[in-house]
Amino acid sequence: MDVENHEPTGILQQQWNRRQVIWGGVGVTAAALISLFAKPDIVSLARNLVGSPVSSGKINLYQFDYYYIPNYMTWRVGDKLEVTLQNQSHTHWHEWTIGRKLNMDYFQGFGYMDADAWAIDFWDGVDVTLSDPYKIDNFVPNKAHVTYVGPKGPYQITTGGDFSPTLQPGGSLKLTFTVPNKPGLWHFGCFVQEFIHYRDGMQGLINILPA
Ligand SMILES: [Cu+2]
Repeated sequence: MDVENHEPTGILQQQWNRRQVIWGGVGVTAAALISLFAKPDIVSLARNLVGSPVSSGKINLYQFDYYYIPNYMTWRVGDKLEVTLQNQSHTHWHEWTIGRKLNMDYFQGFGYMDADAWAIDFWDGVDVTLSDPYKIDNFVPNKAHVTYVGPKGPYQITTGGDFSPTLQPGGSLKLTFTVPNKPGLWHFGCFVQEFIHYRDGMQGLINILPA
């Protein structure tokens, strides 16, 4: 497990302890699984979930204020996935970034916080197809190889920061890709509103198994 590479872990552990695991693979009611995990730190959390089922095919990833369902997924290198990102909030814009190592260099607002953006962007060099855009606020492709199905108009493509689709309230977007050869533990999160969403718990884990 690659969690030792993640730094710092203090705030992350706190939030996982508070929020526990919400597992969307078998529906929203899977929040009942919370009771399985009394007080895991992030390392034991990952170990506990190594045996969780591998997501394949279509995955729905829901954004709420301020959490994701599911907030844990297991993928396998080489599998083709179709992730439909859906912002369930009626009021808030939310994004989806995946990476490793929070970069603390630039954050200044709202006092010190050990989160800014990922030092390593999961989507770097990954082929991904975007389709069915609905109420997209902006999209940062960063270093992904992006294919757009249909008009590019809805995306408001911008630069700067990690690969990140940001959805308006009620928005949705489909991302189709083959899981790249980047096994190990990855973090995902929403850094909208000066990273307050992330700090409030809008984060999750993806465990990528080797092929
Ligand atoms: Cu958000």
